[in-house]
Amino acid sequence: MLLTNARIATLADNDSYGLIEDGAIAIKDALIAWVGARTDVPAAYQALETRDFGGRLVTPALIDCHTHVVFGGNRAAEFELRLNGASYEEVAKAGGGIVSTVAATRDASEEALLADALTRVDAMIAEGVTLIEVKSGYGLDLNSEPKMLRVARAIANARPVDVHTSYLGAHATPPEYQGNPDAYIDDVCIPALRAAHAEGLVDAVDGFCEGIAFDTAQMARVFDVAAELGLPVKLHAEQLSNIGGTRLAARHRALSADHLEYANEGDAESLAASGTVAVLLPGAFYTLRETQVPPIQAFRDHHVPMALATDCNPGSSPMTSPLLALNMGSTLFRMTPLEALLGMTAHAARALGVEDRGRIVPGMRADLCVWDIVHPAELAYRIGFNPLHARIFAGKQ
Ligand code: DI6
Ligand code: FE
Repeated sequence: MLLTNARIATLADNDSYGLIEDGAIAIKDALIAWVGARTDVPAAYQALETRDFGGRLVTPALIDCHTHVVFGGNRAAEFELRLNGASYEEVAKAGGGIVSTVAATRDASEEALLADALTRVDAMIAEGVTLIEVKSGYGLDLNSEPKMLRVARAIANARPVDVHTSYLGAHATPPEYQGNPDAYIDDVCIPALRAAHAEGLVDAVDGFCEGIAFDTAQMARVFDVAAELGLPVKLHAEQLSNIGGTRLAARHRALSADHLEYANEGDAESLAASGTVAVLLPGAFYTLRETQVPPIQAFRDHHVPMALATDCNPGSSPMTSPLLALNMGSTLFRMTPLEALLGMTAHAARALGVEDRGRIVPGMRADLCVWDIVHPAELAYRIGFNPLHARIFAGKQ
């Protein structure tokens, strides 16, 4: 296929959109074979079936590199209770909070979880996503953690989208281990990781390193098992407080450290040294009405690549819009529109350890979005507007 009459934001490097006016892209075997000005298309590609994009803007397809799209139930009732003035205790008594999602996820069949997740995935696909990371972490027992990851894998069979899985057994201590997180790590989290890995369900290992979740020593034990299994790691770090998760992630050469509102300059330095991506999640910042902004300037100063994601989850970020994440990254975190777009393309790919997509350069996967807009900054600028004209996944529209 030869795409012509397009304005192309190649994102070939990190310093500019790499705009090509009146450009063309040759696609062969699901890969980008050539990109450049329409007048320069090499003879070898001139015979390809041509598609005229009417001067529209083409970018790499979007990548949502941090989601919890698989879960049972939802927390709208709890949201309403809170806004009617219910206290934390009252919400907990009414069965709210993360334990309610764990209960609903354990109760649900794989078919029901998949059907529910697809409603969210479809919203993301409709805004140009071709690769989604999906975490476990609402099962928290030996059967339900692998079950969640099986559902995550099934998404990629049900829809034209790629899925990367992260094992998040260290998300919360389930009710039956309340007050004994170490026993949970030993008896459930690590054995379930080994079982899920043996079933081929795990692409990376994640954890929630936080005062209300797991400390660095507990996470280090999980990461040691990940290393033994040859799995890369990532970590929810410094979301609500600074307890050293970012440095732990850097010590383990993590693909990414995520959230990072409470990270500091030294944390940015350690991420730079380990080549770890900072994944920023403005949907959770917004939902929790957080006021501490992640140290964007320190990440810039130390050349830490920044990614952006929805963090789609029923508690702290019930958001299925990657375009809104772009807008929030710019409006709430002051990322430039170019940084935001890199954050949902090239840098999101890197946060997943994927090197074959996220930029429009020869040899990369032909995962592209065609937008009804003139300038790429419009993607971050607009609110609640979806200008997607076409989505190309592995060379197919
Ligand atoms: N960080 C969060 O904000 C969510 N999980 C996490 O690791 C909260 C998850 C939930 O409330 O369901
Ligand atoms: Fe998360």
